[in-house]
Amino acid sequence: MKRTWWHDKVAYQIYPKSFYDTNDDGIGDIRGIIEKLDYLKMLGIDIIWVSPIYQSPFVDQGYDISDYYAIDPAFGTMNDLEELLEETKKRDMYLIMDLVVNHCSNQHEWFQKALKDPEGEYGQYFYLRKGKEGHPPSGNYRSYFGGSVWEPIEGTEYYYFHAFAKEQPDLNWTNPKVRKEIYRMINWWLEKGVAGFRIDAIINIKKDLDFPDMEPDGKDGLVSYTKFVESVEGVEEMLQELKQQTFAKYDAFTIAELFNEQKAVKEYIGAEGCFSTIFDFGPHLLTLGEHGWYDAKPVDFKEWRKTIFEGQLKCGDIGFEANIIENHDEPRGVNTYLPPHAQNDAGKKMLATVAIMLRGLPFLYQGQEIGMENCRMESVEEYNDINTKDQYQLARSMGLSEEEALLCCYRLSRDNARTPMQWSEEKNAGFTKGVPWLRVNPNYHRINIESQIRSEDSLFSYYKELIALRKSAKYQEVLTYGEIVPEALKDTELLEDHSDRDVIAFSRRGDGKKILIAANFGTDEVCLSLKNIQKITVLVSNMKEVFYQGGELRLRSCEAVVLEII
Ligand code: TEU
Ligand code: CA
Repeated sequence: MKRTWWHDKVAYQIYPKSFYDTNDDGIGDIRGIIEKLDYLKMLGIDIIWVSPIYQSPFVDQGYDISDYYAIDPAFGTMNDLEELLEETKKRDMYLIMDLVVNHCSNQHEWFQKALKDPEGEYGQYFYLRKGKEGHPPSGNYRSYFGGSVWEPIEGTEYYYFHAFAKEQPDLNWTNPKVRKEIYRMINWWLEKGVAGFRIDAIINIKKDLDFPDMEPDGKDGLVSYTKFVESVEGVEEMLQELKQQTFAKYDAFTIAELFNEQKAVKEYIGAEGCFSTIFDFGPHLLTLGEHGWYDAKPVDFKEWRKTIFEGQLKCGDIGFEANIIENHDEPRGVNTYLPPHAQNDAGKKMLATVAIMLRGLPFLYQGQEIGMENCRMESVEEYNDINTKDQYQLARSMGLSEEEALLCCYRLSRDNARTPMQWSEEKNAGFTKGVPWLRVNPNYHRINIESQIRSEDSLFSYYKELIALRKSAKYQEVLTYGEIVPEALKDTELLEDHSDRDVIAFSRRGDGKKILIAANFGTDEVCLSLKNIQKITVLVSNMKEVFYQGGELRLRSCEAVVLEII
């Protein structure tokens, strides 16, 4: 595997609106990020991804951009951004921006011009089609946020295409002028000094322009947009052009959000891939229902373990994926992946151990380091997220009661991850002195950064310790490049088969070392038999004492260990 600068780094996602507010308007801002850089540095973070801060009407929280060259005043100014860039560089940190180019906002000047003159130049910037006798054109797809992908343009026969909300028209990537505009914009930001991008929803840019009708999968006569995307081949060619025209020239770091990576990981990551890396969304996909939130089931531990290992092994020696337990589109990882008996401090540390010791780029989401939890809203009105409102309606239309539908939102709403960061025990968790734009989770008295920084036993201190181990002179090589071997699934050189237990165990091997990571997600204590009675050194443990004797490792419920096997 060809080595590169970001391989041994640790990354962190900031959702700026909820991070830290410095001017009391209830909205997090760029100056807030600048103020907290030292905090992130102390945790051991190198790469920071900031969710969109461009000018936007905020129909989808900034993922609807009306000017790619402007900072939205809610977040600050271009000067603030430049200062943020300088301050990150001073600290040997890297800033990456969100790149949202599958679609723009309906308020973007291109789209406004297209509306005025669908047959003119800007009509070609989007996918416009004439309807059929008062009905939408062919392509009976259900947009990600509900309803048809086709929206009529008033006063004309035309419809425009949107994979997400109707306020997010898709850009026509087959138009060379559009591609040129996008590449120009990307290079402008790279010239400014951003280290790269997290690339939004990029798999959607390739369409079958015949927009064939497909077999409906719902009562609405529509078919899930994902099925359309999956039927289209060859997006990689477009992505390679994108890379050559932009990122490659700057050795930029790129991380793509795509959900079909199961197909051919080598097309996407590694030296020849379209991107530096991609997120491993395998575990996330387990959380979703087949048709929507209303039919989602809790994550099964053994399925999760299998998915984690599949994700790890498919990368082979090609490159790294980024490992996450949550982001701004998902509920909190501790609520999703920990069984009820493990939703406590020990359990959270156990999950952290797995997340940080896997092979690949550890990618934290704000608040993960203190174990922030899902936040129950009182009514559907209190949710802000467009996707949540749609899923609530869908659940109701499937016959769920108000309470049941709310329960789906409580489990899966994207707002769970978007509540303000819990800095301290002060009012509004120290996030703002004004009125926070979204409810602060009332548990901030129990869960907040200030108190966790002070305590050596806290989850925050534990994350810090895990990250420091990854970066330590002695173990950096094996924990970065060492191969991963799933243990306890079948007899391996180190462990006997424990696959029937709720234990996840794997080793990292390389640099003449063997590191064993084991975590007990079950309710009962388990005894793992190490083969050939090995000698061990404890590197990290989430409990005060590790019980190991005569080749037997006793793991209590929620216990996790990182051991060197000598
Ligand atoms: O998400 C893309 C995406 O596929 C989402 O529909 C995702 O499946 C959904 O949030 C359910 O978890 C990206 C952004 O991360 C998201 O915040 C935006 O809303 C979306 O693109 C549109 O830009
Ligand atoms: Ca503010």
